[in-house]
Amino acid sequence: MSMLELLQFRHSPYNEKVRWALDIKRVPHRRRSLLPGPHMGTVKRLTGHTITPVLLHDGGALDGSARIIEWLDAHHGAPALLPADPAQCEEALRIQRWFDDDLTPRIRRPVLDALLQQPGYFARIFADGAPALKRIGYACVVPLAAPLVRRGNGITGAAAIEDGHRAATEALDFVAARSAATGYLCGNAFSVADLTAASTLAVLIRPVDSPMSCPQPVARGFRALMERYARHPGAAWVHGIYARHRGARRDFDGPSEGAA
Ligand SMILES: N[C@@H](CCC(=O)N[C@@H](CS)C(=O)NCC(=O)O)C(=O)O
Repeated sequence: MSMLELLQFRHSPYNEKVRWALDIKRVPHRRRSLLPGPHMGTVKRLTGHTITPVLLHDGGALDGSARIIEWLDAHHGAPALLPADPAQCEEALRIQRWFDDDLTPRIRRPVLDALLQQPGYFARIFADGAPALKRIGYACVVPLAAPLVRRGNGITGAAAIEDGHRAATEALDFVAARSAATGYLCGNAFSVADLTAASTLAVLIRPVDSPMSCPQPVARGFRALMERYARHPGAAWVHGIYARHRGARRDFDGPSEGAA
């Protein structure tokens, strides 16, 4: 069996979710970081769509983070991300679906909007780790790609941004309340529910010493967005889950032994 390959965006909730699943299971794989915009040709050739993450395996190319995680759980066992108990598994999948289909697309709108207002920083955050020339070239392309990124993500105006803030508060309230009893969102163990919620909220909370921490110094407009949620009790849950379960301090390109 040839080595798995993950095609990813550096800064993205769905990509972080799948990276985390690969890391926590210590699945050997290669990573290729793509840049939003120029990624389209590459990804479309492989899947027929343009969404990332994409996992390449012997049998083909998989997209859709939930499908990828289901495949990983079936092919690369422990630790299982889907709870063994059927009722808990259904509940964890329900939480995943709620984030994937509703909360996450709304939350990423104010995040991308703040980043697009600082094209240099947008380029840094997505091209982090790429050679300097590629980063500089990409910074020049970002203003041209911005309308496409806005359209593709439903950033249609002030109402869409406000709605994103409502979704962020809803998600943070939910994780704070749901984790109060056991520290976890579903039952008393880490599952795909925690993985999904924390990966989404990491785009706002940016846990330090994690693959979602920001390149420093953080651009001003983006820092203001992060500060808006920093003291929410849900933010403490995100930091705690990252500290206990993320198991990687940075992203990498190349073959991996799993967690850093
Ligand atoms: N439902 C998909 C959503 C994936 C998604 O929206 N990916 C975004 C990055 S956060 C993307 O690749 N957008 C670029 C595009 O659609 O061309 C999943 O769970 O993987």
